[in-house]
Amino acid sequence: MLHIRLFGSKQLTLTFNLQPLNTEPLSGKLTDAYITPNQLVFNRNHESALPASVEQVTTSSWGSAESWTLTVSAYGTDNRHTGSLSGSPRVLSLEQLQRQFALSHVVATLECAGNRRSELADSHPEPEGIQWGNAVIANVIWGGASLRAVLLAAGVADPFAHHTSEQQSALEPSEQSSSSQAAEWARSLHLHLLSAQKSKSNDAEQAQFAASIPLTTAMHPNQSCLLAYEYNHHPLTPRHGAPLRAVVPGHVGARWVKWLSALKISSSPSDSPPMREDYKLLTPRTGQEGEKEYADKAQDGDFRTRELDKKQPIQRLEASCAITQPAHDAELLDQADGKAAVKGYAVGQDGSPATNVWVALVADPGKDTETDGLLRNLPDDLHWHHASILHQDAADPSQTGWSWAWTLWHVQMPVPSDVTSYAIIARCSKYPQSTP
Ligand SMILES: Nc1nc2c(c(=O)[nH]1)N[C@H]1C(S)=C(S)[C@@H](COP(=O)(O)O)O[C@H]1N2
Ligand SMILES: [Mo]
Repeated sequence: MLHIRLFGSKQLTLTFNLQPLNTEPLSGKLTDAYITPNQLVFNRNHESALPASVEQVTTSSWGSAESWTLTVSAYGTDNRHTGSLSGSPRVLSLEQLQRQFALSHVVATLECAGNRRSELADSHPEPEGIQWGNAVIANVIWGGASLRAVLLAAGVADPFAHHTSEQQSALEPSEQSSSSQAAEWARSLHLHLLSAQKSKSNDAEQAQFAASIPLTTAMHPNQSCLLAYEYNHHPLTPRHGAPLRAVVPGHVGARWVKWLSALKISSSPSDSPPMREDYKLLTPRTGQEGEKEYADKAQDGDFRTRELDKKQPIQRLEASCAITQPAHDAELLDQADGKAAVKGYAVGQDGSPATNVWVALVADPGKDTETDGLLRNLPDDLHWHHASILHQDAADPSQTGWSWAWTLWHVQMPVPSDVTSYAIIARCSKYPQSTP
């Protein structure tokens, strides 16, 4: 919901790791274009049994397009709903997938759940993991086969069949309504997305990098999940998951499984390391103990496992916005006319873009102010400026009426001439009528 930027303390860091390949573009560059050019799309690779070296993710050593297959199966489900999939899995070649299913497009924001992790260290002990800035995000035109269509063709019953097609196009693609508006039988089922990439786990059950999403999400008529083989109208490259990757709009990047080789319907969610361990913020319950002591204790062992198991895997992105200009630590605003250009992106939620963004300037916040402290003590007379939305998804409103794209925003902020240091705060909402 909120992004705050303080000046005077930290350098903007550009992350670049070769093994595994993890890269982040400069955030100022990122918001120059509404559709992120392919070469500015970040790279995020988990450690694998085979570390994903640049070489591997460039040549896709997990398989070539010619020999690629996607296996669709069901495990422990009722064959009234999943057809013969539990007895005899369907196997589709990439060529079949491309020939038998129409090429569908969706403009959707791919965001790593670790985006902006480094900002947490302003007010807390440094969180585990790569210290990402605010640019592990990309707004891309994805192209591929509709996941809903592929599952229906494989013999899975339509959980939304009891709605007319007119009613279907009005169904809200949120987690809650996806479930409550689906047929009862579908509500307890999950779709596992399995990669051909080996995971780091020794457990044979968890041999592949995997994730799961509710079946009602995967098959929702307005969720636009894809089995993608194109990005920005170019063939997907191996490093972004070719021959095939999952596109799960509105969900954290970790569920967008790359080198996707199998889909499995099951009555339980995936217990893979990316679901069980990753992107969970371990923090003490307030007032319980110091953050530092807790963080030390949660390093490893049974305590860590127990604390991780208490948290549900993160699935959906929440509405949020980030400032990309001025950069962190910028010396001076360009204030020729007493105004400064402030810009950034905003991510919506559940198919509703964040179209309301406000920006405020806190003058002379004090030298040692950290984010949480500043937010707790916001001046009463703070003036919020409504930002202009520069770009918003104009794609397919006729098709679904829902958008999974980011918005870019911009505001000319008046800066009082006597201000020597400042903090800028941005906040956003997906509700058209809301106020800061
Ligand atoms: N097989 C596989 N799929 C994966 C990952 C991975 O390490 N291996 N990383 C996930 C995470 S955490 C993110 S944020 C996105 C990043 O996609 P990109 O590298 O195309 O930017 O891919 C997801 N899919
Ligand atoms: Mo991620």
